[in-house]
Amino acid sequence: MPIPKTRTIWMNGRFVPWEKAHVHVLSHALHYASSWFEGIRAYATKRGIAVFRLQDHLRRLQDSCKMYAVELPYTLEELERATLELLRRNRLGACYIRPLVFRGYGEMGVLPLNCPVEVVIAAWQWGRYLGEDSAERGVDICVSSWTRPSNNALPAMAKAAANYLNSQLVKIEAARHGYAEGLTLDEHGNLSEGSGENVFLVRDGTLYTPPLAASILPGITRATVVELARDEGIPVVEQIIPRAMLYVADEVFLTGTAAEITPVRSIDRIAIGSGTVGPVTRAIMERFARITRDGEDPYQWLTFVNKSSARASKRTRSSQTVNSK
Ligand code: PPE
Repeated sequence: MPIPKTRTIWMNGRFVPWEKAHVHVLSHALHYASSWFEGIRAYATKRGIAVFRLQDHLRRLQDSCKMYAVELPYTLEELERATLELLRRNRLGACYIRPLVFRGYGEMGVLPLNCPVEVVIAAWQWGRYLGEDSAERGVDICVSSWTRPSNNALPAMAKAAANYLNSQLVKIEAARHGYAEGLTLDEHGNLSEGSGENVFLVRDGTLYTPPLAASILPGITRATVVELARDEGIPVVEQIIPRAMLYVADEVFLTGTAAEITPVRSIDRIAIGSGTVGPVTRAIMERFARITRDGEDPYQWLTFVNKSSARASKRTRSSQTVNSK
C-alpha cells in the first residue's frame, strides 16, 4: 500500500516538505544498513489525540543507538517536542510515527564513526498491519524456515534496519505460502518472534512469552500486555518456549505497534484452540482498547497532542489511583 503523504517531515531539526526529504545515494546507511528506527502509534481517543508510550519508544531508540556507538544529536525531550509538533503541523489524528536515525553521507568504508548522524521523524495514517479483519477473525501464520539471527551476531535488542533483512526473508516466505505472518525460532530452535511482532501463547489460563535472550526485540506492546495481564489477574511467565508448545496452545496472539494485539487462529494450518479469538486474548484486547480508544490513562502511557487534552489528562491523572507497579 502506498504511504499516504502528509505535508511535512521533521529532518535534522527542521520541518521540510514531504517531497523534499531526500538523502544522498552515498549515505553510509544505504550501503551498510547503519540505521535505527522506531514505530509509534498515536490514537484518536475519546479524550483527544494521544501518542502511546512516546517516552518509552524514544528511550529504546536511544538504546539502539548506544549499542552501535551512535551519538544522538538531539535530546529525548527535543525529539518528543518534534514528534508532537509534527502531528500538529500535519493535522494528523490516529497515525503511525516513524523516527529514524542513520549514518549519512561523509565517508565510505565499514568504519562508520566519521559519518554524520541524521535524524528524521515522519508520520502517516496506517491501518491494520495484518489485514482489515485481523483483530476480529485472527490470522493464519506459519513457523518460518528462517532462523532469527543470534543475539551475539545482530542484537535483537536494537531496532536496527539490518535486523529487518531477516524479517524480510521471513515475511516474503510467509506471503508466498499464503500466510499473514511468519514466526521465527532462535538459534537454539526455540520460539523467538514474528517478522515485526512479539508473540504470546495461553495454556491453562497462563500467559507465556519468550525472554529477551531468545533474540527478540523488547517490544513495548509486549511490556504493555504483560502489565495489563497482571492487572487482569492473569499469570505471566517469561520462559524459553519450544516450538511444539505453539501447536497445543489454547490461544496465541501477536503484539506490536503496527500489529497492536492480533489474535492467531492457525499456525502451519493447525487450528489454535477453537480457531476463534479466545477469552484471555479478548480480555487483554479490551483493556488495551480502554486506553487507546477511550483515553483512560492509569499507567500514564498517553501523551496528548493538544494542550487542552493534556491539561485534562493531568487533572485526571492526579485524581486517579495508579496501581500499576
Ligand atoms: N519484534 C519485531 C521484530 C518488531 O519489528 C516489532 C515492531 C516488535 C517485535 C514489537 O515491538 P513494539 O512495536 O515495541 O511492540 N515492529 C514495528 C515495525 C513494523 C514494520 O513493518 O515496519 C512496529 O510494529 O512498529
